[in-house]
Amino acid sequence: MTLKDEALSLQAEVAAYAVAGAADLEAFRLAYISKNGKLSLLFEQFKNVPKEDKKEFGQILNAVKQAAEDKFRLHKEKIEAQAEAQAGAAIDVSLPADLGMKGSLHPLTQTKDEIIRIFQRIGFNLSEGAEIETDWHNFSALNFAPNHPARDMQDTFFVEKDPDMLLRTHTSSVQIRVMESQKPPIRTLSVGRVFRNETISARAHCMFHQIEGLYIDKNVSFADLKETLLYFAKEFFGTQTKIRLRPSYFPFTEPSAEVDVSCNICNQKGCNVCKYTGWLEVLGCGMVHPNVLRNCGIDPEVYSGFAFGMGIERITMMRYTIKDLRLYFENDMRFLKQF
Ligand code: 2NM
Repeated sequence: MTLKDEALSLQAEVAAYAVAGAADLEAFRLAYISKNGKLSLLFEQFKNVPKEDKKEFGQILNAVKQAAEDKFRLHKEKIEAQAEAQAGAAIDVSLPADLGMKGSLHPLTQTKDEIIRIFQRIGFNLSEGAEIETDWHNFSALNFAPNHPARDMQDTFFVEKDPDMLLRTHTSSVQIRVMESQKPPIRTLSVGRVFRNETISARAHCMFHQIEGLYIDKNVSFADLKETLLYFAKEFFGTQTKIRLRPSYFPFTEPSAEVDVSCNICNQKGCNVCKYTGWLEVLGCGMVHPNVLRNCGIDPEVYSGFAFGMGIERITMMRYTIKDLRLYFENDMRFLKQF
């Protein structure tokens, strides 16, 4: 066999060599590529090749060398990738189980639950109602004038196919339904999501949560309202808390008031939370308007009552000094994990 024939047969051997794993690959490297491999031995024979065959012999050997090195690299990469995948899939079954992330109640839910508990202790029950309401239950029964600005498209979301239907703008609609269907005494809370057509910002959102209270019986007075709210303020904000009432206006109550609680952050010395007033506005309230009672079939000559309402977002913001309302609805874990 000529040296050229030997080179050609080596070329065929390299091409046919089967590599099934790391051991085969090492054997291949030793046999063909290493210093003492068959390729090196043939290269050493170069000087013994007849002059006229040197060029062709050299070309064949270089081609075999290239093929052997390519084949080696290809299989090496394949074997390494397999090893990596296996390492990733390896599971240590003796490790303690990952119990996963523990959930927690949303800050708004925590506030809502606490307010409910406080009023339940003095005999308030819970009433629920739909988020889509009629104009009657959301506005007319509550003594809103037909041309009241809250009825404007700019403020309220109406159902396109039925302009008598809308997304409730407060949970008072639930209380209208309670008064329509139950006889006094009534002591109830309505809690839930309400909707207003507002531009979304740090201080306003098109949806928020309200909690409203209603107490109807014989001889319910404004003094009862004040005492009930003082009880609430002390339970929720701390026993040292004071309240003050400022005259206000709502279509559905007369008289009406805004309620401030003393700022416990600075003990009324003045800070940037209470804007150096010593007071924080927390809710609105009043004596249920005789028209509202009449609209619900309750005789205002026999019964009287008070009502109040507060925004759950607002109270939660005060409690935790949350500066942007939008955080409540983004479900960002970095925010939620803090509560
Ligand atoms: C407020 C403020 C004052 C209120 C009135 C009624 C109803 F249905 F009895 F007329 N429910 N809630 C009311 C009164 C709500 O929220 C700021």
